[in-house]
Amino acid sequence: MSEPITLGRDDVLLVVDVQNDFCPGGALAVTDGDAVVPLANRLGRTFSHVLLTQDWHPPGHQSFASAHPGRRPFETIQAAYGAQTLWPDHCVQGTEGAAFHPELDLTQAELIIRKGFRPEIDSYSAFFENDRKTATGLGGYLRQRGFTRVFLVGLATDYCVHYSAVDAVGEGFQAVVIEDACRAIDLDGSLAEARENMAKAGVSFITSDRLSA
Ligand code: VGL
Ligand code: ZN
Repeated sequence: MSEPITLGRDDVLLVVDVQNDFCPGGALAVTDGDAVVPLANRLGRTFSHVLLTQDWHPPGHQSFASAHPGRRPFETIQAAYGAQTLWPDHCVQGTEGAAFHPELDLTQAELIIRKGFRPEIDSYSAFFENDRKTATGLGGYLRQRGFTRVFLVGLATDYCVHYSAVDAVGEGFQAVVIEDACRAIDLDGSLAEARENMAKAGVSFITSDRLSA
């Protein structure tokens, strides 16, 4: 087993999109997605600071296949900002599907960053929307709070966790993905590609046992 990691005041846990629609029975269910809930809860008690993200789309969002007649979920279209995967309607603002998993027990979370609320732009990353220019404000928030290292858990490893981790590094933070506390959609090899991208960007990977001390 590798060395335990000591957490300090500069560390923050970012819990990505642990919402009903990404869990079994949800509109865009990630296999075993709810398996991250007990781990996220336990890690939440290990960290002094916890932040959450919430995918938060208006009805008819352009990332929904239903907004494009003749198109089906998981096809790709060209959006104004480039390639965009089409998804089943999911995480519609105010719906049960957009709510956090009922067993997620992170009441102490200090911030909920909502993303994907602009009708024309999807947002995988917690830092920048899919046009890669529109900021969510998270980078500024972390800087002003003095955080330097971001640990990521949640859904999905190959989309929101992936883009958030890469952008965290791009914004000057250390990014650490806690792999056993994440689950992937894995569309056409997207998980392997995401891992490679993250590694190339300088993201580190650990398992949660290194934080259990
Ligand atoms: C996500 C696809 C669409 C995610 C969100 O949370 O990874 N993936 N919207
Ligand atoms: Zn979404």
